[in-house]
Amino acid sequence: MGCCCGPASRRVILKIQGMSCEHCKRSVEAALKGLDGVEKVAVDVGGGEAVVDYYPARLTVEELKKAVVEAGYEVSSVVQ
Ligand SMILES: [Cu+2]
Repeated sequence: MGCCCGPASRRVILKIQGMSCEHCKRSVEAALKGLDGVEKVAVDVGGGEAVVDYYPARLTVEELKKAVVEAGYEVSSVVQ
């Protein structure tokens, strides 16, 4: 949704390796949600991915990937 006067958010799916439990899910979620410009995060441990709605005007996909890597996981690919 978002505000009618603001820039639109964009959705990407990060394919993440190394997640195995609820703790992993929370770590990745917290890492992504902590970034300025991230609107919404949904992590699927079983599917090994995170669906992220973010504002391209405020941060890049590279920064999303970096946050996941810094949390201790690997991003194998990004679906835009
Ligand atoms: Cu875990």
